[in-house]
Amino acid sequence: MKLVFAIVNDKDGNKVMSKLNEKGFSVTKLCSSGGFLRTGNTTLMVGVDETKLEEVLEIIENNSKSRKQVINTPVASVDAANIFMTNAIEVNVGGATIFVVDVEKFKKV
Ligand code: 2BA
Repeated sequence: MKLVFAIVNDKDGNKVMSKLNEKGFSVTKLCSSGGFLRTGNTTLMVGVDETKLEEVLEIIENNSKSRKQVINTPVASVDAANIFMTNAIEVNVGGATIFVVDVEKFKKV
């Protein structure tokens, strides 16, 4: 068995989860945030038999869009006038960042 962690944009989270559920995969949704942008994203956990792994990855890939996001980073401040200057940086975020790990034991009690 494998455990898939998929970090997707908040805007795609529900759609990816619905598509996985439609195909019979169980999903756990975690609210997470990225360390770089410090904004919310969605982490989906999917426990899946190895034979179905590719199907899960395909569903995630087909339903996660890549987006451009702009962040403003402070570059200087003029204290007396209380003016802050910022620099806009554009980054590409997603579609999805995916980790697949081996599951040693899976049990429901
Ligand atoms: P964030 O850390 O908020 O990163 C958002 C986007 O900012 C990244 O998109 C990437 O394009 C850019 N970025 C991240 N760190 C950067 C840096 N040090 N310098 C310049 N640009 C940087 P994605 O690569 O698509 O990642 C989306 C989210 O997936 C990340 O949000 C983070 O929550 C997660 N993620 C990505 N790689 C990861 C990893 N190796 N381990 C854990 N989480 C990861």
